[in-house]
Amino acid sequence: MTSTAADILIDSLEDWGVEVIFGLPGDGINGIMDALRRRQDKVRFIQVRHEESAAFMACGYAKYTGKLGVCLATSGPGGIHLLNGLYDAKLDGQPVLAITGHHYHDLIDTHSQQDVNLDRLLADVAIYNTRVMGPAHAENVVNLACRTALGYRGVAHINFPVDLQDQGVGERSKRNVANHTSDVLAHRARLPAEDDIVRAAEVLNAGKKIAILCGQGALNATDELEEVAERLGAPIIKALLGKGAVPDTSPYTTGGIGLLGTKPSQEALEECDTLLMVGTSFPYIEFLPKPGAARGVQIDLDPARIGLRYPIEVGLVGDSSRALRALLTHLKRNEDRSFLGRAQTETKEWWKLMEERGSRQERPMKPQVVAWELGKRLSDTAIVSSDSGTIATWFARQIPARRGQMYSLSGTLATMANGLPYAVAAQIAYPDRQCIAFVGDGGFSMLMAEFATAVKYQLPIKVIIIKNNTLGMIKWEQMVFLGNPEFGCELQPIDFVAFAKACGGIGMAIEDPTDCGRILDRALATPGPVIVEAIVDPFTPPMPAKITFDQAKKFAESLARGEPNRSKIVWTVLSDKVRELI
Ligand SMILES: Cc1ncc(C[n+]2csc(CCOP(=O)(O)OP(=O)(O)O)c2C)c(N)n1
Ligand SMILES: [Mg+2]
Repeated sequence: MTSTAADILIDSLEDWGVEVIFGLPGDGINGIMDALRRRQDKVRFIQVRHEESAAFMACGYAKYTGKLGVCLATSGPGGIHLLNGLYDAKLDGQPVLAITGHHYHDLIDTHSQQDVNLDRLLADVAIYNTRVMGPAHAENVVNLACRTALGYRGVAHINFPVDLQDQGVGERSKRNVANHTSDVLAHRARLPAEDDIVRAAEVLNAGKKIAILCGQGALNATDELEEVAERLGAPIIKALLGKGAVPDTSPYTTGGIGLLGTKPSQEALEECDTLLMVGTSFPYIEFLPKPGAARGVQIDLDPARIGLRYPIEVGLVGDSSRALRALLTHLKRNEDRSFLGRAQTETKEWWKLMEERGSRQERPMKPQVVAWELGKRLSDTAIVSSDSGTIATWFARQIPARRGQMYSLSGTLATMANGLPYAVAAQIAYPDRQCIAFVGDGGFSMLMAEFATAVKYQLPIKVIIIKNNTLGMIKWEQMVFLGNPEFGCELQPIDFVAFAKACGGIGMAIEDPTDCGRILDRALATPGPVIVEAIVDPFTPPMPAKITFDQAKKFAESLARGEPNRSKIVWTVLSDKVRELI
């Protein structure tokens, strides 16, 4: 049988190292599905229940493997469903290829069925975006799509009319000569200029109180970050997507920053005289030093992001680990260890507070208890995915990252519902690692049918649902800003244990905090996909970082004791903070 254009597409993807495609069939991609059917031993097709999940899975796969994530959807509605997941990839800078179908090429724009111009629809999200114009066009296009997505860390989109998918590659235009394109991806050295390194080292060597802020771009630079921190006596502060960049057991990190962050992180940024930013575009500039208060050095792969958030003196364009290695050859040891020492003392205090909040035994159970107990039980190579909501606060604060683990959520788009698809993708990529979705009941229920996907493919993911029967984050926002009773936030409770069983998986519930550890142990030890619904106190607000330990404790205690006027007082204190969490 001669190759069809769809065969060429899938063969080319295989050449690019693509091992899995997430998607859902439809008659706009019949030719591609058929090519996949005939290549099941080479490229795995994972069928989802909603194309949005396929795009999230492609994004999560890219985040956790560093490889190209690929999703596939049919014409019209299928492609439309991809959109949110593709924006997640765009905003967090992940290489994702979306392949969509179209109806017959010679009926496009004639009011036919599913006549949606997906290449136009995805024009804003994609950095490479094209419609296949004929069977001989496919190979050229797929090579460029993969190379662009990987090279520029973004979304590429190929829209493929269904009749062209089945055609053999016979006729070519006279300039489209076979074998003129290739699947080679060349790598840059990703090294900053030497004189910039020398100038950056001068700035850092002159500092007394140096702070390092790292993000997603530093996830591969753990050793280098710690070495630089040791040399400079500098605490490492982590933006949310950089949670796994340095383990929380490291003596150098003060943990997260921002509204979901820690007090020692915030103080280090308030007091530093020099700031080294590594692989981060952390958007909440109010947590950065005031302009002029600290001298700035920034490392980023993307030259356009240098100086984006803070007025820096020297920018180093390159890979974080390589740039830090190069810097290290010029950095002197800072003999004044007091700045780091203070950060270390305060970080110990912070973790004591987290433990205290995570160990409360009263009912209703606090969400922090679930996060804390889970954190203690995660394997050394666990991959934990989360969602937007108050859930992200517990994920950020109460689960200490250990070396070898991976953590992610939708950072820049801050969407709900990605947590479960990310966990599915993680488990597909790493069948032997513990893959957890730590999600809210609102986010989970948006795409919860993917739990059936986990059952179908026998993926032993563990889904921990923080069940507060509310869109918690928004509830707090409404009360804080409008002073109004919450509206439209209450969630009709779902019995997630019964749902798990209905999908063919296993469900467990935790209501009593004294049972929490035991049930989590059981869930983690159970083979196959498991849902744990943790029924928690819906009145636990996300605590802002920028209040003192004492205030935080009193605030939490007053809520726990059910102060009659607690709302008004507390809402006022929180008002600045909660909005920015949304
Ligand atoms: C797709 C999407 N819709 C709406 C929002 C706005 N939003 C942010 S957090 C949130 C509530 C999340 O609820 P849940 O998943 O139950 O977590 P909780 O806040 O209760 O912990 C909403 C509606 C969003 N970020 N993404
Ligand atoms: Mg909720």
